[in-house]
Amino acid sequence: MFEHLNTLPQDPILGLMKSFREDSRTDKVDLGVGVYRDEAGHTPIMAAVQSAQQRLLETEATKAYIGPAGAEGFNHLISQLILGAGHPALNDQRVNTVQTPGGCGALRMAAEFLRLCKPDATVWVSTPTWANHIPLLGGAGLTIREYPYLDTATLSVDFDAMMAALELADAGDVVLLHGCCHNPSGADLSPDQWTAVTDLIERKGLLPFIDIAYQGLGEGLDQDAHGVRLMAERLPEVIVASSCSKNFGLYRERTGALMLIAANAQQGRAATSQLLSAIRSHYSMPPAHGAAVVELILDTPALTQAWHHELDAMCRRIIELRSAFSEALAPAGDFSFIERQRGMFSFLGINPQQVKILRDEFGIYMLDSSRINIAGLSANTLSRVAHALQEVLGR
Ligand code: PLP
Ligand code: TYF
Repeated sequence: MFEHLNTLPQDPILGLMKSFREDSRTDKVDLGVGVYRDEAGHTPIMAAVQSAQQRLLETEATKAYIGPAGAEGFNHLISQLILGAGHPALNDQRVNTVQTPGGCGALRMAAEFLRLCKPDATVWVSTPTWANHIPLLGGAGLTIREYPYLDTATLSVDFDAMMAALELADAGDVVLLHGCCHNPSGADLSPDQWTAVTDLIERKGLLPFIDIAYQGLGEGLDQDAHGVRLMAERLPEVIVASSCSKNFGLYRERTGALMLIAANAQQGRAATSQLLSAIRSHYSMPPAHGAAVVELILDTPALTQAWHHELDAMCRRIIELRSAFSEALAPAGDFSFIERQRGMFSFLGINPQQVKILRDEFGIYMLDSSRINIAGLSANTLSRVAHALQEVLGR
């Protein structure tokens, strides 16, 4: 059976992690995979997560199954975190949320659900988008089309081109949007642009599908959810895939949520029953631990406060690194876009040969697209990276 199989290349992002690990240079810098790092280059377990885990260890009474929707308490609290307590969609019982294995699980189950709703559904994704969006959505059988998003000359949102492309979408088409901290570009929609996209989606009868994997790491928990909250208030149906990997640092615990916002409570119940049936035929039920940690944090005021405090410090560190790095790069050119962008990622806008030189000669690792993880920089490495880039650009 297996003799006809070819060996496939590995995920380029995870492959880069492996090459970095195998590099013996002590001054190497990892700007590849999107995990938050502190000033020492570590990805620590957040203090609130440590405390919650400790408490769970002492109080957890069973490991019995939790069911396909996961933990009810988590689903309720994560909906409030994303939409804000008292959001009209919550008050009107239009929101149904299920716990998923990470943001990836949410994206894939949303795709399976969309295929049940409309077997020939088309999903419009931004160019560029996170590389995993294509296999996660396309693998479920959805047709993928692209809308231009980034002006590659200025590395800012090409909003006119985006809107012109979405004018070509048909009623019932799905539009995938990044809720905040666009991966890979860091270029986000402004509040006015969110309003304009909401108007277009409403007028054309499209379905917004928002991937929010970095809430709290762009500008703050509330600011980063602006687009989701606006669309959930103004539009009859919205799908939201969210992740606790980054903002709770729970990466390997695979903790995320999929929110279906329906026109009314009755349609929401029917939609959720379909989603739960799809979940049952894929993985039956999600892993419990990460969501139990998040639920305990969001349900315990002292832990919520500690978590807010630490998340805020992570967010500020990224913003400060953005300013310092664009300043350090000033002699090499205009990199002010890095300061204007948000979240973990920005493109440097250099070509793959230049990326390779930085890796081979300087031990500085980034994706071939020149996407860097800003959080991988530190006060120590920042000027070394800036000088290396200046040298490579000057060749
Ligand atoms: N969506 C985007 C844009 C991401 O960058 C990520 C990755 O971390 C995810 C979703 C999914 O994250 P996870 O499955 O690790 O929760
Ligand atoms: O884009 C990134 O670096 C993160 C992490 O298969 C990631 O989103 C990368 C690859 C992958 C899953 C997560």
